[in-house]
Amino acid sequence: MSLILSKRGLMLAFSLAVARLSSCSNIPSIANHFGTKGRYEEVNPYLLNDITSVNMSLLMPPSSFECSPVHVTAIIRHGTRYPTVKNIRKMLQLYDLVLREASGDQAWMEQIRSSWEMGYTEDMDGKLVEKGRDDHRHLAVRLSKLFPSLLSAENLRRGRLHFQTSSKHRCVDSIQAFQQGLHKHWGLEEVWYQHEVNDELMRFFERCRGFVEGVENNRTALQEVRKFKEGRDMAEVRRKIAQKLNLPYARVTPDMAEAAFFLCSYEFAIKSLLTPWCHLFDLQDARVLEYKNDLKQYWKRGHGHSISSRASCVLFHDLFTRLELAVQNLRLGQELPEAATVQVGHGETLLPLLSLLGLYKDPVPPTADNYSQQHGRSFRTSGIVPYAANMLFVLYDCRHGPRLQLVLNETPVRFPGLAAGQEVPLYADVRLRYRELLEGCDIQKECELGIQPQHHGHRGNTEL
Ligand SMILES: *[C@@H]1O[C@H](CO)[C@@H](O)[C@H](O)[C@H]1NC(C)=O
Ligand SMILES: *[C@@H]1O[C@H](CO)[C@@H](O)[C@H](O)[C@H]1NC(C)=O
Ligand SMILES: CC(=O)N[C@H]1CO[C@H](CO)[C@@H](O)[C@@H]1O
Repeated sequence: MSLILSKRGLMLAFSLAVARLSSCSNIPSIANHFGTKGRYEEVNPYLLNDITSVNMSLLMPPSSFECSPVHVTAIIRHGTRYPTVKNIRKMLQLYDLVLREASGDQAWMEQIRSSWEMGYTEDMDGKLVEKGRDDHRHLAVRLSKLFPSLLSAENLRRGRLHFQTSSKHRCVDSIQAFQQGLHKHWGLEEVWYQHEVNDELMRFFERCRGFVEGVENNRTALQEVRKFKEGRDMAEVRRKIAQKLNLPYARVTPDMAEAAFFLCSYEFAIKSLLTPWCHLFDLQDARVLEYKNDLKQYWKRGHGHSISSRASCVLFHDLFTRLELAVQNLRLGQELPEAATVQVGHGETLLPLLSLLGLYKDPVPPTADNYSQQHGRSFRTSGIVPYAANMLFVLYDCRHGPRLQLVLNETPVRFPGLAAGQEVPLYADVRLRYRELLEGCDIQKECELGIQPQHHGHRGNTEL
């Protein structure tokens, strides 16, 4: 009797957990491992209590420097989005498989069978969702609170804020939401929205031949990912899923396991719902799937191949050309032309630039067979590039010369190679640190380097 009662208790607890998550207490621990499909709130959980709260003390250089911010460049990933067609198809296949062949009488299985609906259709293909608009509206408010003299109504009116975006829908919609947030924050009635589409800057990765041919379309470049997917750690995750669904192990392919994890993470990011699919994973499984995602980003967009990060040279130079000009203006006592530059792109835009700057580079690269030694790695996409991830380069005018601060996802980050205590280094020291990149890193040379002309009969690109 008592057993039945406790079972009921469990069922009740479960249906509560399915309800909309309004407070932190319901958030499952696996939510910290959704990688590039994770919510920004997992990185800064205090936002769950107040989505527009900021920590001013994080951003201020020591008062003895006598600084005031004069420019900020914000490079931001688009907000929460729908899955792309490729993943929607995989998720559909999994749903079909489970409906047709899985069995089991757990409450969550019953939910998948009877009440859960596959709400994703191919036309949603990567589009920004309402939560994604909110991500940017709220980020705009927080940045306005952090830099009231830069992201100000007056600067908006005077055209001292510059907005650039990738041409993708989800980015254009994000930058508009950002401007809505600004308007709302300053109570502006008139509409001053404007943006420039610039794929050369925000989608440099698809224009860099060396990257496209050497990494993106090159099967060996990503072999660690493939090996890990087929390997022992994933096999254990698949075995556990097969057991829970009462399916033969062979039916739960690595893609299927991944699709189930996507279903769980998308529903969580988009609707803040914990779906029955999440019951297929415990923390250990989530860590394995997170590693798979990190491996892919590392070898495709990170330190794995230097061309991946050097493809962002164009964005690097865009940034430093602007900073250089700003510093010149400061020296001459002139007003800076741009108080803030807001650039919206992709995870694929941010990761290469972060890597180029030397961030999150662990001594041992992550590979297919060293998962067990990688628990302490710094290259963890869940914390680096969730939806609406952002890099801020804050230029300060200070008593003894201009200083530059790097802020990632609203946390100060030291430029690698600069000493501890150099959280807000002199701009001159940053220049020195990146001298090699400033003097080289020519996008034309980098992207054509090492690419041999294609000979007849070579297996090459199938595009015509
Ligand atoms: C704000 O940042 C400071 C400095 O890092 C930290 O000590 C403090 O706990 C933070 N406050 C909140 C509310 O997170
Ligand atoms: C493909 O990647 C491998 C491994 O990184 C590399 O050795 C090879 O040169 C690449 N092939 C091309 C065509 O770039
Ligand atoms: C590529 C690489 O560094 N792999 C390492 C993974 O971990 C093992 C065990 O420490 C090393 O031997 C490998 O070199």
